[in-house]
Formats: sequence, C-alpha cells, structure tokens
Amino acid sequence: MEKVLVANRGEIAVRVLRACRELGLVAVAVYSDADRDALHVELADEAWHIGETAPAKSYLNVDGLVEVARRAKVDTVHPGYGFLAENAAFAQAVLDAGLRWVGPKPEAIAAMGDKVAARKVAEQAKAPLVPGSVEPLSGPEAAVAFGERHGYPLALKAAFGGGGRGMKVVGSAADVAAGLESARRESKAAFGRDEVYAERYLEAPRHIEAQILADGRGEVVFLGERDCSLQRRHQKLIEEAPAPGLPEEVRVALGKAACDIARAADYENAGTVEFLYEPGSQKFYFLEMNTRIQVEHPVTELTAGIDLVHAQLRVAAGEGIPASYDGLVSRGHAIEARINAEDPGARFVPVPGPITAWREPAGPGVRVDAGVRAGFTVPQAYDSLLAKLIVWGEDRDQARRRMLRALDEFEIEGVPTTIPFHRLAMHHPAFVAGEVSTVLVEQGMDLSSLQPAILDGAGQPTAKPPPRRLVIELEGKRFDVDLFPQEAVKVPERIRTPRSPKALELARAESGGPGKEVVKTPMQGTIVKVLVADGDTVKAGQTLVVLEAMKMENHVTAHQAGTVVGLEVTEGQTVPTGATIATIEAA
Ligand code: MV4
Repeated sequence: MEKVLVANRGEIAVRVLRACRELGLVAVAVYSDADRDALHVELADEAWHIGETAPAKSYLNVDGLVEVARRAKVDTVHPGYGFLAENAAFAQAVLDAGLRWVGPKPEAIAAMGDKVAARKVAEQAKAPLVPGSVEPLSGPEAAVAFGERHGYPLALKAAFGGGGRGMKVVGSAADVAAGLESARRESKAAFGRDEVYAERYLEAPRHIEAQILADGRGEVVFLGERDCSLQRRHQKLIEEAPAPGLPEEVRVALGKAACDIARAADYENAGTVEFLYEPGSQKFYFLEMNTRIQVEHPVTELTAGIDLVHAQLRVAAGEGIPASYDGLVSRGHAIEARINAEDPGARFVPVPGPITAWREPAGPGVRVDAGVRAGFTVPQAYDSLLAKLIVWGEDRDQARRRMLRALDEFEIEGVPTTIPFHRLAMHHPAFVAGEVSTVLVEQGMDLSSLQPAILDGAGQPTAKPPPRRLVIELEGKRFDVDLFPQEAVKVPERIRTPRSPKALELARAESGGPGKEVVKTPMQGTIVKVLVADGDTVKAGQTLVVLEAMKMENHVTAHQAGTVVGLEVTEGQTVPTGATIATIEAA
C-alpha cells in the first residue's frame, strides 16, 4: 500500500488524509466545483477535480471516481462515510479495477445495506431483534396486519435505508397508508429503492452502538460502545463513550452480540453494530450494522487509546488486527459535539453560506476534526457538518465541563451553528445525570432560550457586522468593549410579532392581505414533491410541498385552512429562501 484515494469531502476526508500522511502513504483528494477551496484539497498530496457540485455528478459518480483512481495510479480507495461508503457496487468497481478497498467485501456491504437481510444475519448469530416483519411489506394491508398482531405504534423502515431516513412511525391503522407512502418516497429519493418493512416501535430507547474491527479471517474484536442517543430527527448531535450507566454484564453481552453478527456476516475491517437499549428491562435489540467508519468514531479512539483509521488501513493492507487491541481497557470518558451549519434557534434549519471567521478551541483533552476554515463557503449541496468537537476527561463530569470550556472558545462567524444547543445540552439535568434517551432533545429539552440567528431580507443570516473593539484600562484593569453599529436590523418574519392594530394591518398586507396566507420556503433547497394544485382545499397544517435541503426532507405546510391559489413551484425546481410557494385564501 503506497497511495490512497480518499473518495470523500469535508472533515472525514481530512481525517483520512491525515492518517495516510502519518503512515507514510501518499494521499489523493477529489473535489467538486463547490470544493475547489476546501480544506481537504489543500491538505492532500494530490487533488483531482471530479465534476459538478451536485453529488450525483461528483462524489456519487462511481465511474468518475474509479477513472480518477486509475489516472492517479492509487492502489487503495478509502470511502469515508456517506456518499459511496456503503455502496456495494462502488466497492466492487474498486476491486474490479485491481485496487484495495478499505472496508468489508461488497457481499457484506450488500447484506447489511439490505436491512431485511441484516436482520436474518443477526437472527442467525442469535442476537436479540425487535419483533418485526422479515420480508418487505407487500402493501398497506400487510402493515395493518402486522399492527394488529404486534400492536401500535409501528416503525416503517426503508429496507435499503439507514439513519432514520425513510423511517416513519405510525400510531394507528388509519395512518398506515400515508406513512407507508411517505417512507417509500423518502427511501426512493435517498436510496433509489422503495422496499419498506415493519417493526414494533420502542417508545424511548437509548441508542447504543458497538465498534468492532475484523480481520476478514475470523478474528473480530470489540473496541467499546458509544451512546448516540442525543439526536434530533435522526440527526445525531452528541455522542459519548462509554455509555453512561450501562451495567458491565450488558456491555459484555452487547460486545459479544456485535462480534457474533460480524462473524456471521463474514465481516472485514471497522464496523458498527447499532442497538436500541431499554434501561428499564436492561434489554438491547439489534437495529442495523453500518459497514463504514462512523462520524462519531473519535470518542472510541479517545477512550480506547487507538487510531481507528490507521487500523482500517492496516487491516486493508493485510496486516491483521494490531496485537495490542486484544486486552484494551477503556480509560476515562469522551464526548463529541457535532458543529453543524444549522440554526438551533430556528428548528435547526441548515444554513449554508460563507464562514467569515473560524477559531478552534485547544488545550488539554480537546480535539477538533474540522472540514472547513475561514473563507470557505459551506455549500447547500452537502450535509451541514462543519466540524466535530471531541473532548476527553478522566471521568464523565470532567469531560462535560471541558466540553463547555471548549464550546466557549470556539468562534465561528458567518453561519449559525449548533454550539448554543450544545451549551444548553451540557447543562441539562438529564444529561448531567447521564439519563439520556433518543427522545430527550425532542421531548425533554426546552430549546426556547435559543434565539434565531439574525437574518437579512432574503432570509439569510447576516454575517453579523463585526463590532468595533475598544480596549480600555480603568485603574489598571483591562476591559474589552464592543461597539455595535446603530443601523436597524431587519427582523426576520418568523420572529416578528405585530404589536398594534396598524402593525397587524401592515403585516397582513405584506403577507397577501386579510384572509390570505403567502406560504414561503423556509430555506433554500429542491422541491421534491408538490402535493396540491391550484383550487385545492387544504386544512391548517396540511403539507403543500416537500422541500429537500442539505439531505433532509422538510414538509412545508399551510398555517390556515383555505383554497390554494397562485401555486408557483414545480417538482424538481431549486428554490431560494423566502420564495413564494402559493397563497392560501381563507375559506
Ligand atoms: C426504532 C425505534 C424504535 N423502535 N425501531 C431511527 C434511526 C434508525 N437507525 C432506527 N431508528 C429507530 N428505530 C424500533 N423498532 C427508534 C428509532 C429511533 C432512534 C434510533 C436510534 C437513534 C435515535 C433514534 C431516534 C428516534 C427513533
């Protein structure tokens, strides 16, 4: 192994390039139009342009990537996570080109990517499973029959999906048809296939996952678990290792189940076996296996004292699992906070745009894995992860305090980020107590203190005009004084509350007049579904269009009942923030 193509972008491309450099390997980056000035391009030994910004034209283009691998004369391809990392056809194309693939064999990727097949593997390995349908559902009738047998709510899941995309929870037989259609559509859009299966839905489980490493010759080691329960709409926000409060015998059983599943799948390289865990019963259930390095791998690295990407490259080179991995003991506690270009004060809407200032925290026990820097423009086309802030402490509380300190040091300007959310989370009594669950963020946290970012007229966050700084010394003590300019700041529509009848009248006029509601796009993105037509009657809360932005589907709804007039969008159209979708005339 001498030269590695890193078929990815952002922080994980940087992470892998660094590992290559440390191992004396030549690291080759690829980039799309939007990534010409990206950090991963600068840090690579070589960089090759692979196409337009749209992922399908660049980071998802199998033939284009294999062609670049050939022209760059690499001997190995590392896929990172996301994009083609769990695409068996890409792994096969890499192998067919005579190159090493840093990951499991295409057969294992395919088996685990098909969640129904994965359940069969777990069954064969005698690992515990959530009760569910083994075959994909033939239609709504089959789902209703399953609901009658196992009870509601049901989880309808994309058989070829993952990460919650394409998953819908249905509370009753009446919701099955709509839930199934929505799961199928999201799955088709995200993964190109629309098979869906059903499981009994657990109400407030913890998400605990096991990191394993397999040499492909039957040896599998368990490298520790991570708790990834703190998420919002299936987007993980905070991960930690070890899982707080997990009884030792459960940890051992979970590690063994993960290794058994990996062996049954004839697995090779690093992988993650996900479980749902119910603290009350101390029962855990196999969810799925991810056949890639994960975003949250650093918390395992810091507690196990290992480098998982080095290990991946070593295993791919045929060196096997490092001997020292046998008797690993976990030390201390690690927490990771995902720093996303999102506005936590506005329902975590992704906000692409230019980063005008960027200063990372440092100091004891602090690690930053970033994919951006000052001056880079965060593209709309990719996910919103800018960086991961990972801290290690001797124990959980030291790690938590260290995270708070590091969050305070992190300075990012130009785009809003999830940092204010993380501060709130680190102070939340349930988090402090280690009582995490997958519903904590959405149901247990009061996020109302998070202010929306200041937006300009077009709905984009203004790069806050930097304050003028004045340093004064008063009786020998230094004070930094920030002077803010006096111009009126345009307040975004969603936080404007008309206070007087006159203001109310003006607001109405602006919104289309009395009885009219102009529905606008809350963010820039692509219209993937138009669910209404001019003249349709809609109820308040009814979805008008589905808007995809930064890989998430967002349902744009009518706020009042009425008739749709002046529909202005079509499927496939790209829209900016604040574009008019339609007007709803009150009935
Ligand atoms: C579930 C579940 C409850 N019951 N399955 C969401 C992501 C996907 N990997 C599986 N997910 C879930 N599957 C059953 N039968 C709850 C979730 C779930 C979840 C899982 C892991 C992490 C966060 C989650 C948040 C909400 C729901």
